[in-house]
Amino acid sequence: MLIRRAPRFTASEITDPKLYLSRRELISGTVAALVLRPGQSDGATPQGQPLSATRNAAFSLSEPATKFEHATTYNNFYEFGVNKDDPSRLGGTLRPRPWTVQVDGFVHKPKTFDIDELIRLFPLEERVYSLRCVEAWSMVIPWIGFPLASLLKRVEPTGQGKFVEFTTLLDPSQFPAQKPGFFGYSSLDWPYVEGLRLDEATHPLTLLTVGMYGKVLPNQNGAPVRVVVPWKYGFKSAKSIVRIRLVSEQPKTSWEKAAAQEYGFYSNVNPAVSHPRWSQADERRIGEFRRRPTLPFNGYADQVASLYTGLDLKKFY
Ligand SMILES: Nc1nc2c(c(=O)[nH]1)N[C@H]1C(S)=C(S)[C@@H](COP(=O)(O)O)O[C@H]1N2
Ligand SMILES: [Mo]
Repeated sequence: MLIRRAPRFTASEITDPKLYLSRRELISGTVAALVLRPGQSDGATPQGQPLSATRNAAFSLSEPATKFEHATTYNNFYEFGVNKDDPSRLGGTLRPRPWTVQVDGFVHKPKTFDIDELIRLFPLEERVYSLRCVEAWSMVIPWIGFPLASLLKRVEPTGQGKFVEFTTLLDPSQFPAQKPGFFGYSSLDWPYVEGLRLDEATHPLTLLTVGMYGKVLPNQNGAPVRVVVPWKYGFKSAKSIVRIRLVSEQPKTSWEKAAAQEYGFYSNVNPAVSHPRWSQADERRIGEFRRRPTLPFNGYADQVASLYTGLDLKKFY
């Protein structure tokens, strides 16, 4: 217990995912029983259910995707604990149906959408994006979703909103780490809150995501709906969202509250700006052993660098 209390990043983060997975295999029987209980229908995810979408080649990397098994067992989702295998081990308590997403703030037509209504409202696209974690690993994932801009347009922003705030579900009965005293560890202020500038939120790359690998989003990856902002460090991509709010002030995010010197509001992937405790110059794709150089804006500079013209990216990290 005490071991888990002290460091924010535990030994698991430097454990090779290969070892990780083999360790997991030992318990996979148990996991299957807990997480993939067939016939679990009252409020349970249609996990693994196929979800069709049209591949948007213009927004897709040509690199091969990370193995599904890795992308669903090596996760950051602190509501389930700080270890990479906690979300896949414990994710079965999250009930992604029924689920609503409240879209409000500075909009003319605030509305609370049922998740299935939301999924039917906009054409689903598949986009292969890499997601670069602040801990210097990355994955390439075929996400399924639609531009967040489409949803925001629909609720008709008034013009007073300058930022978009995302809030994750707060429910200790579904998220074990939200219970006070969970293994003595509680570094984040729940619910998880993240934010983007309005122009970032409405950028065509910003994807409201409901699936991956041709299937409904697994619980551990943020079911039933999360955002994916591929030019920013992974923690900007909030999971299991219940509220999207247009606000006039820069939102106070959970990670900034926890450690503002380490996690800035912008958090654009930037090999030239080190994290206070490690370099951001290179990264490792999960499933590969070599390190590769990290690209500015995670390789999306052509599309997004113009959003930051004149902004000192060292100061506004
Ligand atoms: N609600 C919530 N969203 C979250 C997190 C979290 O702990 N809670 N972790 C973030 C981090 S640090 C990363 S790297 C990505 C990981 O997404 P993935 O597990 O689907 O790869 O989710 C982000 N979204
Ligand atoms: Mo991350």
